[in-house]
Amino acid sequence: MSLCFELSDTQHMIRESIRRFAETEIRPLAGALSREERFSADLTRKMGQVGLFGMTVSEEYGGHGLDYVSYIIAVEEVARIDGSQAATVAAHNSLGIGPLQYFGNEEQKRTYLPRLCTGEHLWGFGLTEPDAGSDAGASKTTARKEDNGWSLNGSKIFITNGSSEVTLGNTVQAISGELPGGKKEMSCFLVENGTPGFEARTMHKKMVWRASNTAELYFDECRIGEAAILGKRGDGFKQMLQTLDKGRLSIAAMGLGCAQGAFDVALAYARERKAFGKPISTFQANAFKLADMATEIDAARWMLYRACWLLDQHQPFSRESAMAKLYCSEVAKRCADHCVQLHGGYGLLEEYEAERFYRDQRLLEIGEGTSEIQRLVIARSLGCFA
Ligand code: COS
Repeated sequence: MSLCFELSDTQHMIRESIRRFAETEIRPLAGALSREERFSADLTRKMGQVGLFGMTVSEEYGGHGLDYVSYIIAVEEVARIDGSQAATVAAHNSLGIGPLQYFGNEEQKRTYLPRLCTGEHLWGFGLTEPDAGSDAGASKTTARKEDNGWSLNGSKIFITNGSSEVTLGNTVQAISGELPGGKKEMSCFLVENGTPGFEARTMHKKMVWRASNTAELYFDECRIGEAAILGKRGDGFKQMLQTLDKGRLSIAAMGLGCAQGAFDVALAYARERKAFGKPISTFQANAFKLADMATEIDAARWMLYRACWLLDQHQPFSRESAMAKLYCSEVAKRCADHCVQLHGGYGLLEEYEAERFYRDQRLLEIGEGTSEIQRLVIARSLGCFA
């Protein structure tokens, strides 16, 4: 068995170019956009121009035909600078484009993917509901069969990219019927923003990712055509869970990037800031914090890359994805906390990146499956409940 953890030249090049882009184009704006809770369509377009959307989509549909490791490195590099822009990238690629890419029919792929790979348009993923988060199967939104189509009723919440000025539509999971034995039949539907009976409202005053777009979606007798069903009727729940298996890798990448970003600013600050006549990095209490951060980041990175590599090799990766998401988000939390501590009082000020890392990491243990759900997925895979 060969054991080779070398990144390819292309993967190194992607890291370098996205890092340069994030440092020169995102960093100067990140603080102000976050303070003003402002989503930037302009920055989204620029992220499209450097190839951040449709990274794993084949070139035939307007994508870049790259592997998952490359995509995850790109998310990591954006998150190293800013959680909000990384959220836009990760959600659009994994949850917006992903279901279309993997489950869409030829016509759906040709209609939407080329437009979604440019950065001119975004697409959301409507799964979570006010009363159905971790228990995704408890969703209540319905799709009633009618002549030549469906009528949607219900609501969704916490939908990243669901209502921005450049959002083209959302994939919406709904109960489309009843199976023998009384189980719900779930299907996914492609609903364009602006469809009568569908309203997407932007959510404000978030603790995290303030410059990303988050929406509530409302459906009131929203009529959509037969062609709006994604893939096969009744496949909705599995489509969503499969999408989340992949999506969790990009949340893990956000955790890794956040941890790396917090580490980088913490190390720079600790080497510069003096106390008792010496840089504070020379005090063992602080040096050991930095050593722990570097060690955990290294472990998180290889754990995540291995999970992505499994996916690229078409091998089972659900458990590894859950492990990576769990571990990377917890490493982000510890690194952001140490980063604030090393900054002392300055770490509590909005003008320091430490404050933003500390807030932004908090979603990572919640979104796309809480840490508790990841532990459940891992424990199930170990046969704990059999
Ligand atoms: N991929 C594809 N299918 C899967 C799957 C996966 N990862 N996990 C489970 N399934 C299938 C099961 O095989 C089962 O199929 P059958 O009905 O044919 O047997 C079906 O889906 C239902 O599975 P299960 O009984 O395990 O569903 P549960 O209701 O117990 O829920 C969890 C499973 C908790 C894992 C799921 O609801 C979940 O992931 N919740 C978190 C949702 C989430 O992350 N929300 C945040 C969204 S932010 S965008």
